[in-house]
Amino acid sequence: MDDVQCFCELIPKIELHAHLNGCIRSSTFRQLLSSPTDQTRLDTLDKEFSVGDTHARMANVFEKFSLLRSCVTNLDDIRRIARETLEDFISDNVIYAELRTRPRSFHNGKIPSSSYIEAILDIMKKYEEKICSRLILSIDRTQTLEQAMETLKLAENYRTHIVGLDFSGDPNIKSFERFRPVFDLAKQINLSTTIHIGELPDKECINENNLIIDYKPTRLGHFNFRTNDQEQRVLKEQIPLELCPTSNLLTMNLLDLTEHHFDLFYKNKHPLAICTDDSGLMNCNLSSELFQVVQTFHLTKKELYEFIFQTSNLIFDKNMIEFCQKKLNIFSQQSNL
Ligand code: 6MZ
Repeated sequence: MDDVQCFCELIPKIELHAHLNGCIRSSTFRQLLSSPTDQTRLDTLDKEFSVGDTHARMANVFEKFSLLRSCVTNLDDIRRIARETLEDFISDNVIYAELRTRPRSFHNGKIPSSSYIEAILDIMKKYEEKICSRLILSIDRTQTLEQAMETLKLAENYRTHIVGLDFSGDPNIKSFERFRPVFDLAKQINLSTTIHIGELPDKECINENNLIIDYKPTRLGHFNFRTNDQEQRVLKEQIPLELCPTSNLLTMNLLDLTEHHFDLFYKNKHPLAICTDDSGLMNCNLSSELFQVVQTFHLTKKELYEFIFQTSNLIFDKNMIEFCQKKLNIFSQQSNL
């Protein structure tokens, strides 16, 4: 194996943007999909995965999410997904991971969303020795304000392991303005926030970017499509960005990373994290994401190390920064960087 690729695998890594259900192994996804019609539909979606423009690709991804949501039907399913996700991160030498998920109930509410969260937190605790993980709760663009408020309350109730609030879901639905009161409350209680921004090239999406930047979340996700003015504001205000190469390439319809905005923000020494987004659905891992970046933009091993070190300052659980930096220091000494 290439020496640099090997380095990307061995270096201790930090994952800050991973949607729990999007991390599902494809073998598990197929096992959970019981009906043959759904299996056939997944085959077709897989085949058409990288066809069409940004809107068509997003539609494909979100149809997969809806299939996925329909086949995760109980706590055992989510326990399995959480367990396998953590195992996959551990074997990729990820030392700290912030996983995000939209809380859900099962069996018409008989199993409440608090049980969903507790099931995930239990798994996280079980793996604590091998990987330190924290949870971020997602508010989905399609939800009601009432549901979003409930999510905020849940985040407050499990404050030790829930470290932030995310805003995600189908970017065709421009609803940040509607949820702004919930995110204002999150700020009031010092809960960190991360908002998906600029995922589509259309005018409405670009306009919504302004509202999101005005809010000034703790971190931003993607920022694929934007105006120069918005770019300058994010740079000036130093709002950290979570970038997800494979996912961004797919949804932006780019051939390779050369045109990706990593370069621009990296050159400006902007706070950045490289992340996987949906490692199962996108068939990637954090090492391969970093390797792509290193290869495309000719980072040295030392520069990659320094990059991951600066990412450690962006983690929501500030108590864990020192832990990550210590591990990175040890690695640097051992590999004579
Ligand atoms: C926006 C995304 C996403 O919450 O069920 N999700 N939302 N943009 C993306 N980039 C392509 N990738 C994933 O995880 C799955 C959910 O995460 C959101 C979608 O709403 C998806 O249904 P959880 O664990």
